Amino acid sequence: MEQLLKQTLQEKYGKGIKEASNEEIYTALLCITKEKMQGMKRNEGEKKLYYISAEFLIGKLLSNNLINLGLFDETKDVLEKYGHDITAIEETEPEPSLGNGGLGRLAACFLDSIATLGLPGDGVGLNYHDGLFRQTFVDNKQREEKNPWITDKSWLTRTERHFEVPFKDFTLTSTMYDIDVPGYESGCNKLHLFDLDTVDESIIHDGIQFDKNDIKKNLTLFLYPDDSDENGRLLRIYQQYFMVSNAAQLILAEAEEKGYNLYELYNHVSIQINDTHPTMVIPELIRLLVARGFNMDTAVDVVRKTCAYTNHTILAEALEKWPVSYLEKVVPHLMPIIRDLDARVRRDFHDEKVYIIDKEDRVHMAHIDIHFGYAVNGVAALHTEILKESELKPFYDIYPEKFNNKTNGITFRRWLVHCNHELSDYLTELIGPEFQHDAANLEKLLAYKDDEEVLKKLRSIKKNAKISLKEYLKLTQDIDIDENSIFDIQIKRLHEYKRQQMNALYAIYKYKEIKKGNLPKRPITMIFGAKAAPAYTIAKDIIHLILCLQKLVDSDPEVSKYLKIVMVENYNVTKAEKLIPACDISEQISLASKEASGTGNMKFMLNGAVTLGTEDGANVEIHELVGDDNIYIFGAKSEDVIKLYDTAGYCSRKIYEEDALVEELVDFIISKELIMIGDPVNLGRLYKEIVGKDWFMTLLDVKEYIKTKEQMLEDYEDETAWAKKSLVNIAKAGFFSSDRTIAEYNRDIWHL
Ligand code: DL6
Repeated sequence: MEQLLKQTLQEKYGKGIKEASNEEIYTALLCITKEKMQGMKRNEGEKKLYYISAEFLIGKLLSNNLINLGLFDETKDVLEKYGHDITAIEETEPEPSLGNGGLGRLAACFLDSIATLGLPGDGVGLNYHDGLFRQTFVDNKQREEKNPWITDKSWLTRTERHFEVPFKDFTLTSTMYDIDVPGYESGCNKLHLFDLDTVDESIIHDGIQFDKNDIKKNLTLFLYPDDSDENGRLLRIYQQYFMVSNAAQLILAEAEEKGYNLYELYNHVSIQINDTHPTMVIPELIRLLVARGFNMDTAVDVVRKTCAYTNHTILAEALEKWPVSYLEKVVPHLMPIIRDLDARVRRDFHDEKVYIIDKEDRVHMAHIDIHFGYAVNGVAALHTEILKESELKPFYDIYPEKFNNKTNGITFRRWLVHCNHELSDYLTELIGPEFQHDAANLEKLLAYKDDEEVLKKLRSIKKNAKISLKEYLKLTQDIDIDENSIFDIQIKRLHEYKRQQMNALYAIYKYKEIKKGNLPKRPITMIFGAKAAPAYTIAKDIIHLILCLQKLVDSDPEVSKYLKIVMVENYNVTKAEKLIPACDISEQISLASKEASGTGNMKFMLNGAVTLGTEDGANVEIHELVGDDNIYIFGAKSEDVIKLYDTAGYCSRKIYEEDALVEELVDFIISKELIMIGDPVNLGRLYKEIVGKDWFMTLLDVKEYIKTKEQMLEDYEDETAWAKKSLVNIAKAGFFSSDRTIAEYNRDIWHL
């Protein structure tokens, strides 16, 4: 590496390693890594997977790629020798934020594991020029700015693949860009991102506003345009069809180039439909096969044996239903096929709940996936049960054999080796390097559960991570935190079901307790990181509340000695990598039944945080693995929550009126202390929402939540016992490696 780096810097900039700037070193490493990956062996086989997803939240790639190529340690040492720090060099890499949250980050972890397991499998998506908006805080409110990531120094390689994509009024020519996905000590796959040459970034104005009608200029401009109006929704259909038409054409072109018989496409190709965004690949493939001479029955049969669908949510608003009129406006040539598919369903089943087109003339995308795919999976055990027993029950009754669970996972290369070198190195020293190939080996750590030295070392690693985070927050937001305080962290998209508002009510509780003189034994640092969808008013109000609380506490010397509230600006993958290793308490407090899985919970656990959570999503499996002593569970159970929804039996106002503490905490949202800092419109609206509606039942669980958190804070004081909990969490995290998840997808669904 030393020679290569010297040579590249000399050729590019006429400089040696010592003199080169961080940007120059980053560019040189990018070139070297790209070239190495181009020379890697491609994962090959008789059958290939295409993972189609509207989101791939890949994050920065330099370190991850160096780790997977086995070059990270050497590169770090060379840089240190010449007085450079690899972390500072990484800072110059722009983050591709090509996803909203869990679903997109999962897709990125999966690509890493598919390549690592040596499976032939490429990702297919869109090359958004601007990722998820960059969040800034102005007047204690979220502001959205554009977030471009593509520069001449990016990981993208333009290819010679172009396809013609037909829309109602015009046809567009695509260009395929590739990003190499190297496996860890394995072969390489690709992420194919489709784009248009005519996209024009100059049409963005006032933050993230742009002309939504000008499709040729805006098609791949933004990840998920705002769909609060009709033009936004139509643009989303343009994007989805552009993605899947390119995917379908690529799949058929590659199959034809390899000389495969398309009548046996399913022997050579598996297509994973990641949520409903890529659903139109089903009618599109049928259309393309019919154009190649297939009759309709055969085309349907071949496609049905090729496509599989993953469901990531039971929230009704996320299960897409497109009005027929929208599809007629954008892709009228797909409608005869969709109508044909609907007619087949109506012929075979007499239950309108499973029809594709409903009475209101809306196309249920998930219904297409379930009828015309061969597998349907949920993403955690509880989630899959809920799909089978309630949300998708009529489908499960028809096709029990299609339903299966694949509990999510995370790649340990990024979420341990890269983000927490010190812990990863120590684990290697203690239990050997095997866990990097087979994460189940982490269980060997249990042998050290009562070893004082090991527990002490784990505590010191945590402390160092807290100090690094402290330095980072000082540098990036000029915020001071105390590494000796307990770090309580909730980082995830802002959504009412994830209940950041409940955590904010805890902050109010603590503030009031301190004011009353009930001082905590140790200061607490409550850290939040979250972006709210630009059109999601209440979510933005919750951010406003947290920022106001942050200000209130900071300006009160009596309280600020014991409590610190921090809202991290522009929370993204890069920031997650800094926050997760430093965490003591991992907040996973969604309303039971609503979080399909969660993956942050797994990342925190792997880095030794202890979960404070409801019995929801993958928390249930974490609980089973670590046992009652090593997790803090509270709140209503999913079956009770489902019953409350079914019977309309929840009334937040009743709890508010009958419980003095709840009333006191909620009232504080509109107290004079907060109104002096914040905006009465936002705070008043949030107050009303919680008292009058509270759709995600914050008030149902808030008291038990407070009690459980208080217990945790007390237990933290027994440092040895806490370190033991932390150790057990790390040791039991092996199950959540995405290598395990992908091996299961392959065993049960793809058969590559
Ligand atoms: O499966 C990945 C991830 C889960 O861990 C989260 O629990 C779930 O909320 C998320 N789902 C989505 C779906 N959004 N839409 N549409 O992001 O998937």
